[in-house]
Amino acid sequence: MKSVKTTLTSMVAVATLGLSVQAVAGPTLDAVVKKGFVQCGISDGLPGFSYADDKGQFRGIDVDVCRGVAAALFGDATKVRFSPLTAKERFTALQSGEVDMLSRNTTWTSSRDSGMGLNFAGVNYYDGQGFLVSTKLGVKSAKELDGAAVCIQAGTTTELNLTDYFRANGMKYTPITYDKSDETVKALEAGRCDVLTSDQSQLYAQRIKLANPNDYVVLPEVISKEPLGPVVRQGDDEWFNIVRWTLFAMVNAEELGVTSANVEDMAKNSQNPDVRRMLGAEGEYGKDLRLPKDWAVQIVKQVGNYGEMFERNVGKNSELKIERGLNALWNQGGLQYAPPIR
Ligand SMILES: N[C@@H](CCC(=O)N[C@@H](CS)C(=O)NCC(=O)O)C(=O)O
Repeated sequence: MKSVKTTLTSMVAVATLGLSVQAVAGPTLDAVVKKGFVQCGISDGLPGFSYADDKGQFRGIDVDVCRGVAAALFGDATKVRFSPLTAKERFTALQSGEVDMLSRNTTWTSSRDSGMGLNFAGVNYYDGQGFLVSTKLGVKSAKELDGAAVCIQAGTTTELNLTDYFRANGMKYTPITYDKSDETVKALEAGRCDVLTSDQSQLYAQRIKLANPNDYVVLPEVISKEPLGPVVRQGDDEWFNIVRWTLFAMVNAEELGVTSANVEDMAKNSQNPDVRRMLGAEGEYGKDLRLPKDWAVQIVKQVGNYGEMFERNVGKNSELKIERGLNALWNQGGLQYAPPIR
């Protein structure tokens, strides 16, 4: 337990520095509240992550993170507007303030997290880079790709990983670079390249866009770590916390068995202290984040817990049928882990 003296000393320090919880307030939250919606940068067409369905509604796990932030803030997951961005455009759009957050299958790397003035708020999908080839090529492993023409998207981590992998394995390749993912898919189909490389989840997403998906296979090698997550501008901790804890609330909800179907009942009747704290029945955890008391209830009710979001968009209830793998919860053999709400 903290002694009275230590507590007093830190209170004096806070008072001397003129600090209070409000003093860390940043401009983004105020601006978002004023305009009444979150402007979110997403990909311009990646099934499972962000894409417009046949009714023109954006869907996917990246889209859902933005909707979760809107639900936490406004109690309304529809209070978000989407800006589809290419890989090349995405960071400038965030840095310039054109979007409030970026949720666009973006890999967390040291250079992006520091030198580019950005902050990654968490990981909504653990990925890794892979290769998609035509079965006609008769290749079973990426080690057999010496001399290949490789389709790739500009402005991605994919480019450097590819160079590293071929160099490390003493192989040569010809890069064929496009700005948009659809262009790389069309180029593969037209035979302009032998292989398409990108994050493995995206290969599955791109594969279903092909006229004959069964004529193409994803090779077994995963050549990099691609932790994908939402990004905000550096220097606004308050907004950073809101985005980060939206994601954490979804992961914690899954771990605690709170789902979109039972969240309202749990908010009223659960006796589990962790659930009560998360759902606002005990404590002021929403207020600390400058969010309403029922922030986590709204996220789970309107968007779902992490597992629901995963299965609906990329997992067993989607066309992609991706296994949980690394994206299972930490206590189920995966890496998804959220610090507690307390
Ligand atoms: N995760 C990597 C790759 C991200 C990336 O942009 N991948 C492309 C290749 S699939 C993409 O998302 N394209 C979708 C689009 O342009 O809409 C990164 O952050 O650089």
